[in-house]
Amino acid sequence: MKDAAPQTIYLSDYTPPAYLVGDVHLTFKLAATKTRVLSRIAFRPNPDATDHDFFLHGDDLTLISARIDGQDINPDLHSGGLRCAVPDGPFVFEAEVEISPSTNTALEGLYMSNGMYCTQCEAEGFRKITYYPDRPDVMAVFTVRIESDLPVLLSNGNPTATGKDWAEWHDPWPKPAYLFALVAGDLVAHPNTFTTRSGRQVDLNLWVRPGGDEAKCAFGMAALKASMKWDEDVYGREYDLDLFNIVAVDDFNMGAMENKGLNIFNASAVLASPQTATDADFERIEAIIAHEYFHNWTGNRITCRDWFQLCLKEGLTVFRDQQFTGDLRSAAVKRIDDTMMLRAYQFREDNGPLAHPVRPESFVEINNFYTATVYEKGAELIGLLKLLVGDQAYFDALDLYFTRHDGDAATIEDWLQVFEDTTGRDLSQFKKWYAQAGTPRLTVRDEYADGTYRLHLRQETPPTPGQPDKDPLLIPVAVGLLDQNGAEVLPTTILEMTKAEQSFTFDGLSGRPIPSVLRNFSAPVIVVHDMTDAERALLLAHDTDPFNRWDAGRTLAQDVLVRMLRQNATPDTAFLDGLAAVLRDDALDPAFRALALRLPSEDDTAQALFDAGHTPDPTAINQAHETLKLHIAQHLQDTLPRIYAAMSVTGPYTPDAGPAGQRALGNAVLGLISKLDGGKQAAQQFASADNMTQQLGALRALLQISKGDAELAAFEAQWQHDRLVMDKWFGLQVSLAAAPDAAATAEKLTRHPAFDMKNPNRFRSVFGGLKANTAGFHHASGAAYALLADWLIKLDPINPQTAARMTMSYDTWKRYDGERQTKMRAALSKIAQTPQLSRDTEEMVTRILG
Ligand code: 0A1
Ligand code: ZN
Repeated sequence: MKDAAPQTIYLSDYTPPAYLVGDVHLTFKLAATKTRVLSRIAFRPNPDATDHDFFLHGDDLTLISARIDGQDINPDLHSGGLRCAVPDGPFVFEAEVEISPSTNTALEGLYMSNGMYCTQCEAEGFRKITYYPDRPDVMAVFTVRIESDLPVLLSNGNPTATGKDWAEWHDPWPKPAYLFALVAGDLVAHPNTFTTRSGRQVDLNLWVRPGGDEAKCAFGMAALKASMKWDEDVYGREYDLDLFNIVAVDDFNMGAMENKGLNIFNASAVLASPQTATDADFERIEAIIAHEYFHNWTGNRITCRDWFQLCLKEGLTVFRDQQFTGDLRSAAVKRIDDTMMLRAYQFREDNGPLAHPVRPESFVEINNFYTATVYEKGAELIGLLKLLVGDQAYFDALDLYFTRHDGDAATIEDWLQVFEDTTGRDLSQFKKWYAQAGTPRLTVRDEYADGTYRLHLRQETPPTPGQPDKDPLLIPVAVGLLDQNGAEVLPTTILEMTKAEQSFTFDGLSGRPIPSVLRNFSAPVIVVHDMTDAERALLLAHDTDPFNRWDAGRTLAQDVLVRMLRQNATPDTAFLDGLAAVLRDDALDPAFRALALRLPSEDDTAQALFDAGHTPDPTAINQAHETLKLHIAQHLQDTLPRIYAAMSVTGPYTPDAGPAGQRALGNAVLGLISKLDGGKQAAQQFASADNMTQQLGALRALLQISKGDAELAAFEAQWQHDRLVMDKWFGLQVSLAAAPDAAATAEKLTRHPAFDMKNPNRFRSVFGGLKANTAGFHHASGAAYALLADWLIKLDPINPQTAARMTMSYDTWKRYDGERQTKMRAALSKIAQTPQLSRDTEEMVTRILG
């Protein structure tokens, strides 16, 4: 909880720091409720500063003593920091403060998790450790001494000395305070080494608490080594310390954190074994390990000048981890996965009350801006830029970025400048993507006569909060043309759209072509294009672009669902036959076929109806989805058993893309089979599964047909000792509960002895599961709205960051009917009116209510 009055911070108010820091020496005398932190910080006036106000951030600190150049001082303590008079030139500031890690449930600053001390300092957590200029443009060299009788004492950089109950660390690379980390605990290492391409040996460790997790380290370690190699091969980036440590922590607000040389991970984002983790978990872990590792260059060596520039490190690093996964696995499947995520989370954000630019212009609480827009849309903008300038120029620009800005706290302007300098291109129109919120609608019309085909494109970005008027953006539209038989007559061509409306002409055609627009999802826009079912089916069957092939099926499915809901139509055969053809095509990657079988989510359908001017009815949507699945199952009845059998993987489990794709298709098919056989096959798969992917896939198939009580109990009995697996058990029951029971199921689980609201993973599994159950969350009773509000009110004083983030469940309230709107607003208002509400949650509910 913050006691300072909420204050809005503006990008335009940026001023350079008044003082710069040379060396920082920190001593930690660890104790659960009375940790002492001694600091010695060498300050010097910043020659570029506009003022010389000496202010140090500090939150929830008890100041014991302070000195300047060895003389005791009595600083003015403010909520949020301290001020004091300082000498004209360089000086040394020293302080001793007391903090209480064991009561720090916000998981920001220094806190305890199952007996382990650990830190989380991004974005502004270091100020909860000691007084400091806690801003990313103040970079310093840290030396750290840890005193504790715990056996393992870690910090950033390299160990320099150790003795009984103490250890000293030195990080030679200047860094902002948000990259500081400390870990102390009874830990065991899973060690390895990596030799860099210049021949330096780096020691690697993955640290876990003893007692079972040791067996879950091998995959994460292999992923780390693969990431180190990939960054050398693709970006020419080598690791720059002799040691790289990763620590798994049970209580963590996010996925993981890129602290220099000492990454701290949510245990769920690093620990995996075939029995406890699904294929999707393995892929996610591999990507998060890569993401944090890649931050060493994009984030740590080059950091952000201020938090408005967050996308500078996050967009680029997400883009890099997406490339990595695409290279290691299937680029096409990865692109489809990423686009599904972008549409589900970022488009939802961009089209609702929380819409904000990739580079926001103001915030109250920066923790609320670690969003899909900053991360995922930020990554899309890197891809856009790469498409516009070409691969060679992209990597040339990156080389220039790394040489020019190494050691800097940089801005989006710096980033774009290296592209302008490399290519000579003026990127001023491109830059608007960073400042303008909202998802552009790209409307496509076409005409054909006498061998000439014209594509008319119109772009329009709807108004978003605080941005009523929008400018046209530079949109690269990748287009291909197919003839009526499905043969490609124009390979992928990039059309650069710069105006609100533009037409493009293609000559010399022998008949009216079928356009394949926005291939590989070449820009983060919504395509509005009236096509017939037959045209979409042709793309689904023949497009050479795998993304658009998949997307044609997806759009067809969405159209079918909307027609079922609006016109009581039955699912038409163009869609069902197209799907059958894809499913039966053994030349296609099973992972791709599994994606083709996946229907749009119920939330997608609600948005589609809303966009078309209708009020979505969550119950009817849920029924239409179930009906369509049944139709698909019946239509494919003869094929399903063959495919299911063909997807069984022989030999020992590996999480590689090949067998994972087979299991994905096997599970997708099992879901359909269960609609027909009452769950017989799924119960068999559950009983015989030797890996979590198949065990959970079977359980899901059973719960989806309202069966599986015995299996749920067996699963609990088998896995009650494993927190990460139990998170799945909690989440699945809520997300797949029948809509009228969803809130009651969540409520019942909060009374389970293993429910622990202080553990973000557990809290999220129950209440994230409730949000994921679209029909259940939006059930007309309003029970889920009210239950979530009550729990967020309880969570807020404990963990404001996670409470604030989960208010996003309500961000679609404007889509729904008056009664649901009233109930959602009542839930939000109840949260808003809670006394002592955190700044985090207050900002979120205020924005959502609008
Ligand atoms: N920088 C991390 C994400 C992260 C952000 C904030 C945190 O606490 C408030 C923790 C982690 C990343 O991009 O992985
Ligand atoms: Zn990141």
